[in-house]
Amino acid sequence: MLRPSTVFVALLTFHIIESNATDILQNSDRGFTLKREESLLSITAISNEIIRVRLTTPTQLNDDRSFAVDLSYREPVTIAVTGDDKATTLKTSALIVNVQHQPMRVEFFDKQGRSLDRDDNERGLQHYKNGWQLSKRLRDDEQIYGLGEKTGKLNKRGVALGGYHYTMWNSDTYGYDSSVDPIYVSVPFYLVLREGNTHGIFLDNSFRTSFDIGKAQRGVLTMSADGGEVNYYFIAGPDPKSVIARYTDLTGKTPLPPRWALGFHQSRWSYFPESRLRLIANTFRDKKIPADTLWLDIDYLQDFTPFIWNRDYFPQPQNMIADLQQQGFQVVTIVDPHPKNEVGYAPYDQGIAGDHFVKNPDGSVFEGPVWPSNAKTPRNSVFPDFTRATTRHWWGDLHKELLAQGVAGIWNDMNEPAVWIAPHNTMPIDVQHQNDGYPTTQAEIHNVYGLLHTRATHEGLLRLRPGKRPFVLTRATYAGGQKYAAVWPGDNTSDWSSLRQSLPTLMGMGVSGFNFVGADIGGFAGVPSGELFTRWLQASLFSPFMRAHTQQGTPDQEPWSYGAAFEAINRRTLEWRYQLLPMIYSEMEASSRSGVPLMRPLFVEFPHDAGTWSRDDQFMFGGDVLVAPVLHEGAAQRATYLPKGKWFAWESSQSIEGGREISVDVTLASIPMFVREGAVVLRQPTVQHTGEMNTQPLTFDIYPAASSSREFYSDAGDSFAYHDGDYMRLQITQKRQRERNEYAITRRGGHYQSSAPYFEMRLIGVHAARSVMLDGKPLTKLSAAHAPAQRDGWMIRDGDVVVRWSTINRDHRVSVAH
Ligand code: MIG
Repeated sequence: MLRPSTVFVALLTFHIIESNATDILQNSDRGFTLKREESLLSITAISNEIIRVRLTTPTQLNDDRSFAVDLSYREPVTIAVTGDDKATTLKTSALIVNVQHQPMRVEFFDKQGRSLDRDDNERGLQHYKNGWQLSKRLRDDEQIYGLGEKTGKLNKRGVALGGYHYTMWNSDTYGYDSSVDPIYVSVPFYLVLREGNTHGIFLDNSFRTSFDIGKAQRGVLTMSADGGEVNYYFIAGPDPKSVIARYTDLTGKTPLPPRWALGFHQSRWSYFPESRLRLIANTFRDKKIPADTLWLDIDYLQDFTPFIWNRDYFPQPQNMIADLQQQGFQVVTIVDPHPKNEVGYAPYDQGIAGDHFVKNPDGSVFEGPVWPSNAKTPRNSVFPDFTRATTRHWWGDLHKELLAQGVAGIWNDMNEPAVWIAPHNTMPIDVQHQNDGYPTTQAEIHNVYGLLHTRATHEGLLRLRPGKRPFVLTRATYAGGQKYAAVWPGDNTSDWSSLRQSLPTLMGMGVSGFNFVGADIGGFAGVPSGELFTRWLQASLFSPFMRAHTQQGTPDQEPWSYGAAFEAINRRTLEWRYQLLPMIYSEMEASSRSGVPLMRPLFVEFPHDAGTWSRDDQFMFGGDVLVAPVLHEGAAQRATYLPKGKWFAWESSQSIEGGREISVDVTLASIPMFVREGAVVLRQPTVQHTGEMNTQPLTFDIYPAASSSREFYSDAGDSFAYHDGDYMRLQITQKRQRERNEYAITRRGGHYQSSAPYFEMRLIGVHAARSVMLDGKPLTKLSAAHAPAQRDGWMIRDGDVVVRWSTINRDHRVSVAH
């Protein structure tokens, strides 16, 4: 991603400054390096808005590696470096970085000279045995977000500036609640919001790190690491979307997944034997409850042995999967990173021959108990050393047979890694990883083990099935892991507080670069009531990854498992998911380019509205839909904050002025949702699975505004043909004028020819029209009754004007005289 034209304006007012403690060692076209005692401090402009701060030693200087960042990533910059013996300053077109030499303190300013971030004067940077801690000023009016997959509040200031202390150490935490930390994923990245302006800090260090957000000491944010370098990136905004976009420029974006992966997923631990799985599939279709994917957990395996089917339960996987595909289902299978230690088992034999396994300090292969140790003939497991490129390649290729059998995606579990060794439930800290020429221990690799596992899986799927977009789900990962896999936050609990927790956890992941996320619907540990399951499904209507899952031995946890009344509501929720899939898919595509999450906290859209800063029981889907799912048992009302502006209630289209909290009356069927003025909501008729989508008509619900413009993306669904332009990007605009409203639908990119029979615009709030013109020619008025047969014309439907045309692959202008 090296971009050529680096603009370099160096104002070198000095060469080498001799002072007793600090030397300017060198200037580059991107920054400077200071030497102080045995350390080197490098300040590097990756772009005008991203500054890297790295403290290293001369011997380590060229040993610059990252598991998250492509270190060749650079944008053009315009910089100037100035300094004297007290301080050195770097200016870019967006930022000013000032380094005070003695004691060494770093401060960032915006270009107006307002201080954004600075080291705590008193504490600054402190080293201790193998580790360090860096303290930064934390102002009372700074809100803190992010840090990836975390429990607790969205706003990490907690309640009344109480603050949190979070640790990064991937951990298997069965049945966790809101007080448990760490859980499965480590993303040492946070956002700071102050007076509506945002910046971010990404500490790229995979050792155990921690973030104390004003908890130990009010007014101080301290990050610390048990090893590795002080190596962080300051990322300017000022709006939250720019910070997230830049953070994901650094660490990568989630690639566009196959469209089926955005449908509904039904899982449990475990569906077996084959007849049970087929019964589940048939029940979805018989009951006309839409779904795309069925999941096979560890009981599909012989003795929990990765890649080996249990042929008693699943005698002919290939035939079974082919039949399920006929019914419109995909099958995802679990693949854990713990091959069995057993001579004669190919992955073990090949792994020994190829030196693919993690080692003990004495050079022997490390082995430990995890699932295969629970088999009838118990065996320890060995663990691939995913830090080696050749091992990742080997492991990826092991999926060949599963894919040939028709498996559509892979579920990577247990990759914290979870190993049943007390007391930490993971590998010992001193196990050895070869790390492609930079041998190191579990202390550095633990937090990236899951990321490297999913990288092996993702790249394997790409190689083995080059025409299809891979789908991988993982439990553990690290910053940047969004490039390889969707993430679910593990073994949550079937209770109301876990449902409530899922929102801030998922939103926190979203602002930390992970946009393809979703929690186990209904909860994993324990048994949900019908009401809880129904509410959880509703709360997941816009969850990017939408999967019901539960632990072994619990009662049935499918949409129909709680009686007819719940079943009807659950069916309707899933019908809405599928009606809205064209929009959900389009938002996913936008997010795959921007990195801004689809499911986003209110502050991302409304950073200047203080009412949004700590609101974490509701969220925005994309930029236009506010979702306030019911999260309390027996609720009759739902308090909902509407940010400033004009909103429309989802079902009634009634308009409401925002900037206040409202109380919405709710029933068991309610999912309170509000649409922003000027929005366009894209829908299709109900389908039973995504395989039925390409021939559906599309309806653009246009919410009124003086003028507005929105874009939508669509393609055929699962291949990479969109890389070659086989997609459709449409722009929809509206403009209100004195005598008429003007609308336009315009192709903005791609040459995909949609096979939809017709498109419609539904003009919300436009109840009558004197005439409707399509490209300057009058359109026939249809009666709603005969409308379905008539492809071109306009009508009044449910009180609103609807305009319909069948020449869908052409641009059109619509004019409505009122
Ligand atoms: O030791 O594969 O979080 O989703 O069902 C438990 C069995 C292993 C943990 C996962 C869960 C999965 C379960 N796994």
